[in-house]
Amino acid sequence: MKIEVLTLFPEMYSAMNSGVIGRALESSAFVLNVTNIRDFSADKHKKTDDYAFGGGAGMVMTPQPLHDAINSIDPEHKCKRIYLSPKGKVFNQAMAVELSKAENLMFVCGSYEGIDERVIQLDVDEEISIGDYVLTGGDLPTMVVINALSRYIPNVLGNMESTEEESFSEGLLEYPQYTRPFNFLGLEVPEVLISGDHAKIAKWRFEQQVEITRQRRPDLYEKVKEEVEAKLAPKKKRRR
Ligand code: 4FM
Repeated sequence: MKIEVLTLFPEMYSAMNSGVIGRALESSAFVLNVTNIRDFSADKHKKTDDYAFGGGAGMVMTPQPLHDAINSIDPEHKCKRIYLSPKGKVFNQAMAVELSKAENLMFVCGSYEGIDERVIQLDVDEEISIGDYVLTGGDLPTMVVINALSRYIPNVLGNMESTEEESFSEGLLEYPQYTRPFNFLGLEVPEVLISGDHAKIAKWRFEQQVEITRQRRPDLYEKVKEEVEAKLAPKKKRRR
């Protein structure tokens, strides 16, 4: 996958050179190309913002640098062009999976009070929000979305099983994890996990997922309630 990012703060993306994403970028499982929108300003002072028509506090990003950057980087419109803002469709795991299937993506990052609406109208395919809070720009949301979708690109996580069986893929929150030591500051690992009985472990983990989801995220639980309760119904011991 090739990802284009248009931003006024390209240095922020150096944060993505370490960790899982960094390793994926090295192995060229995907390519990240970051462009400074300012490089496309036709203004003699390289200005990228101006006062809002109608007045009000704060500056608005002017359309020229954004429109020219978008269309010179993606002249044939091969990219799905995404604008991150609180007005977008709220991002979720299903959207991460869908985006991970694209060959070319472009993230357009706004700063200041907003971008000129005509850029969204002319040049953007999809508007996405990462949640109901207001940040100072689209860069952190862009990194959040890239991070989430990268886990579905083969070779990024290394192990696609762990993405499949995980929270949200099944509509439930994850079960608690434990590693050594068995006793940490007097807190012991649940005995079932060292029983060696894999069916019993799977059952315990599923019950934990259900209970945690029911308590913490009743909204999620309602969606999977039917399915979960059918699966939890006491099973008759198989006759042999
Ligand atoms: C976006 C500020 C564009 C200025 C923002 C501009 C956000 C969110 C967000 C702030 N984006 N989900 N929440 N953006 O707060 O996606 Cl020009």
